[in-house]
Amino acid sequence: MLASMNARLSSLRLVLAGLLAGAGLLAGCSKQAAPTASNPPAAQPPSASTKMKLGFLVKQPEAPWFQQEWKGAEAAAAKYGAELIKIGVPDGKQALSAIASLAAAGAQGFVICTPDVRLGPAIVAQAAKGGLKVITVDDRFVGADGKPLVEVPYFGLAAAKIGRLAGVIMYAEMLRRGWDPAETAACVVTFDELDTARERTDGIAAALKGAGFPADRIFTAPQKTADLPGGRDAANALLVQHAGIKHWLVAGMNDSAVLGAVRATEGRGFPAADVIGVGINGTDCVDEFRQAAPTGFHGSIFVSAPQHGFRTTEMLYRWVKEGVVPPPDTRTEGQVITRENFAAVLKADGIL
Ligand code: FCA
Repeated sequence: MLASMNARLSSLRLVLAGLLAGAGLLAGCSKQAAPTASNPPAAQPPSASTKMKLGFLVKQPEAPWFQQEWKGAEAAAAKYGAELIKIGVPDGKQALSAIASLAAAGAQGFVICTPDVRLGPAIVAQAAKGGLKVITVDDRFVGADGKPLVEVPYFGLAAAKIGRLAGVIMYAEMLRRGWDPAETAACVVTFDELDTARERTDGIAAALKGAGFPADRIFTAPQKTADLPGGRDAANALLVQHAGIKHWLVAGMNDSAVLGAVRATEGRGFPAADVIGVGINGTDCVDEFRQAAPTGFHGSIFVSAPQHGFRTTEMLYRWVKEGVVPPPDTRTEGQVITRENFAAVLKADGIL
């Protein structure tokens, strides 16, 4: 038993080595010669009225992920001398009216994480009306046929790969704790209406199955709202249906979903030692990792939200300024964080 666990752990290490990836963010700066009479001073940085105006619209402005994305966007705007207009758009009506006000303010484009991916065609039409360029970040627009709107440049997570990494990490931790798989089940909180969420949770389930976790004990719990209470309610409903499980693996599309599900396990009396939760984002679990005693939230797959904001804003700026059309589909990777290394990783990325 122990020998086969060790063999599994070492093969997992190999899989992990292939999946792990880091991300960096560099901003450049340039030096100018001192101005003279024959070399007049360079033009002053554009004043507020002549600066290029770019919008950055996000569906959940209160979530740390999106605040960090905005921070990265601000850094890009500052680097290029553009003015960033940040607007929270929690629903479709607010998204469409925000685009109209960007146009009225003379903005030339915007990056958006839409509150509803099916709004894509309406957002594209509204942007065209105002002569605005649009890039989608995190959540990709879908058309009336449910297929991605590939004509709009998209910048998001390598969702399936990141999901698989979360699954591998949970499984490795289960082996490390020596749990009997026969007494263990997985609770995967799903949000299938969002492609990036479905790809992540499919990746989690695929990695668990691929590692040898029994497929008939991977349970999915659809969340109605994409937030912590949504994850908690979904997991609560599932836990009630599956009494008799001793240990739980807990996963979902992001940190909030998993935090909610971990809260549900606590509510049903599972001690932290019997729960292995692994989130995605790495930005929304800082308070959890800072708690004095470990909880069932074991780790997360960290992705650089500031980089998402910086790079999309940079792409938009260059599109407007130089006509450089952004690549149609850019994906970013993730890295594992736990209570042990989260502070160093987030510090290196400028988040902490
Ligand atoms: C979606 C999720 C966010 C974050 C982002 C990359 O928008 O809702 O939490 O994971 O993708």
